[in-house]
Amino acid sequence: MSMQSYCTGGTKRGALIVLEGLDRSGKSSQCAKLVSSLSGQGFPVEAWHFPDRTTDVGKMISAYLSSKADLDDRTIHLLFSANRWEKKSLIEAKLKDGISLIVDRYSYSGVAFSAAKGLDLSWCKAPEVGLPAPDLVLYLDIPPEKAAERGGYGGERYEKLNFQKEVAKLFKALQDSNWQVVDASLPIEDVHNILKELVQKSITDCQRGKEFSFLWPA
Ligand code: Z5A
Ligand code: MG
Repeated sequence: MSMQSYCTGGTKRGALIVLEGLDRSGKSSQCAKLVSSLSGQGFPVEAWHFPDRTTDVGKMISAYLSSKADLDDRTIHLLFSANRWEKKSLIEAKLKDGISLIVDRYSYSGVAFSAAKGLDLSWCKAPEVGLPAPDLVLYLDIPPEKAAERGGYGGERYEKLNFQKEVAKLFKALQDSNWQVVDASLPIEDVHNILKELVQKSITDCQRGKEFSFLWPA
């Protein structure tokens, strides 16, 4: 699909911006700060988060993450993916309307966490094919040990140091030309200023007609 079909009545399309990184790397804090500062400057932006725990699929995911339900590794992988697919048309509609989305985790978390359990990487990527590709992936880079020191590792599955180390390796294997790796060990305000500049540039590129694409881009 061409970028033209993402513009209605001359409206310039929004950008799909994804924040990724290990647990406690600061994604949620930075998403909130970005949306607050960019909307304060008049940019139409919305904060999104995957998993979206409000849907029926999201409730199953939430029960799994809090160990209230047990699911086969492939089953939970497909549920995480379905949780994105159920939002695909809304994502596209928002972008067409000129709204930029700042998304806390996306397909890269989906693939990295499942592949870290030992599932085949290509198998993990397959259900994500055809979802909107982010215009920019901001990877909040932090050593797993340092992230763990931030505390707040709760009782959810995956919140364990050795597992996070495996996830970090997988994230690195997924990086492509749309990624910007940012040092997430810096103070919160410094990280925010770096991210804000990158996001503003991406929004401007999209307004100027940057082509829209789908996962997985070459
Ligand atoms: N998962 C999956 O398996 N498959 C999928 O497809 C998807 C997800 C989408 C839940 O995700 C789990 O789902 C997750 C991946 C898996 N696994 N785990 N574990 P989640 O997004 O709901 O996880 P969360 O618990 O809400 O957030 P988080 O990622 O663990 O944390 P964060 O958002 O990156 O960090 P934060 O909440 O912004 O900050 C953490 C603390 O650090 C907080 O006290 C901050 O004040 C502090 N902080 C933040 N930045 C800084 C800096 N720069 N300096 C010092 N302190 C800081
Ligand atoms: Mg978070």
